[in-house]
Amino acid sequence: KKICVLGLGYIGLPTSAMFANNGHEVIGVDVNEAVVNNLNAGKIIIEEPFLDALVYEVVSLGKLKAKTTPEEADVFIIAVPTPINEDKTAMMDYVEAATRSIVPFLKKNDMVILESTSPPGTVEKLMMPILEGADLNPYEDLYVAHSPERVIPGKILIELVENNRIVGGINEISSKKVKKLYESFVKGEIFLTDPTTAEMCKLMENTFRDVNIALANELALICEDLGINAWDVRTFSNKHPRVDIHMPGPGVGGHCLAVDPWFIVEKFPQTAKIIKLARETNDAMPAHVFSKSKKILGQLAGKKITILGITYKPDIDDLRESPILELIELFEEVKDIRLSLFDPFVKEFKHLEDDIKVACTDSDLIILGVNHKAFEDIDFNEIKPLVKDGHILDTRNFYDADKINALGFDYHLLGKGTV
Ligand code: SAJ
Repeated sequence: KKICVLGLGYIGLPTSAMFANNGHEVIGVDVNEAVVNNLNAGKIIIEEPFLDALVYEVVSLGKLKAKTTPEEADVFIIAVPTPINEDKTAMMDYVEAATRSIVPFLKKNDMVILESTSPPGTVEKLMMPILEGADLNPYEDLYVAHSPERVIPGKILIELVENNRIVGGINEISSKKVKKLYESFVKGEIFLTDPTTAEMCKLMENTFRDVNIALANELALICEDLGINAWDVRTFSNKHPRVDIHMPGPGVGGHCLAVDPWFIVEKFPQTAKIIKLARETNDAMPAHVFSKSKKILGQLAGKKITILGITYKPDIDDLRESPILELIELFEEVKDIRLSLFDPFVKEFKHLEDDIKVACTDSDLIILGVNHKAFEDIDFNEIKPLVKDGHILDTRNFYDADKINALGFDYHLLGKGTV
């Protein structure tokens, strides 16, 4: 089939490459000319394992081409961003614009698929009325569905194939047709439902994780006050066959967990109480790490703070919604503070050093922000003579307290009541 994918970002690009690699002709559309020009040269500007090689291959073979405007096709897939506005409402302008842009090209029996994570009712209430503007009856002449992406950055190409998928069609025939299309490369099971159920599934998956992390973070705060270790509580409680306490941390980042729950809160502000509170609990964690740092040092003015790891999670270069950026901003507000950051995955950022020793020299407090695997190899023996009093705050339970303290450091753990 000829497939037109709108949006060549973290989801649209790998999805385009997969379809192109599995027997389809794909036209990728993006409003960003740099993305389009790079893609046509076989290059990508996002980091994702194995994606560069796959894209290079399908572009070289002429199976994937990029443009800035859509054209006639058999299938239209919308994979544009759905960010949140300042007031925590969903910004649906891109979905709306993408839907409008395909209307002139629609013909009988075309498929229209929304992949972007969207508030409940988007297909039925936002997209269908726009599609009615085409010269046909969208309920009878088109196959329309929501099929949310569920892949995790860092493992996108694997998860696109292996994950189960949901297809919520406006009618049974739409669901079946769209399922058949994804079977071009999906090996997981594909479940059929209606669009609003599919929209809610996607939102609830990320909300489930966000709420559970909030619970873990609340436990961390309680344990700090109790003078016990939340990580021990977690380990022992999780020995129960039906308990799975998530991990506390400095907050929740990424473009999904920190965003999607708000799409439910927006529609149901009175009912979605737990969901909203969880968001607020997680959003308050950087401030907690900040105040714990203050307690460790007594005062922050005039001190040097070193943060190891600033991405939103380990072993990726993605800074979107990273709670560590919020923490950095809090420190920046302190008078006469010196900040030094080290992150092997990030090439450019303010206060960033490319040598960990430089970052730690003269430091009053080292904060572990993200548990990159590479940080396992840090030689703290070498770091010790460089720092001042040797305070360390581990926000991820990554290091062994006894080993670190044996080197003369003063180790603190988020979720453990030592200060
Ligand atoms: N985090 C914790 N404690 C935990 C687990 C995670 O603090 O126990 C934090 C991480 O440090 C990170 C944030 O949560 O800052 C989010 O990371 P993540 O690994 O949970 O998820 P994402 O945002 O990279 O990807 C999620 C995935 N959703 C689920 O696992 C339910 C992925 O499958 C989705 O496709 C993706 O969102 C998306 O695009 O919606």
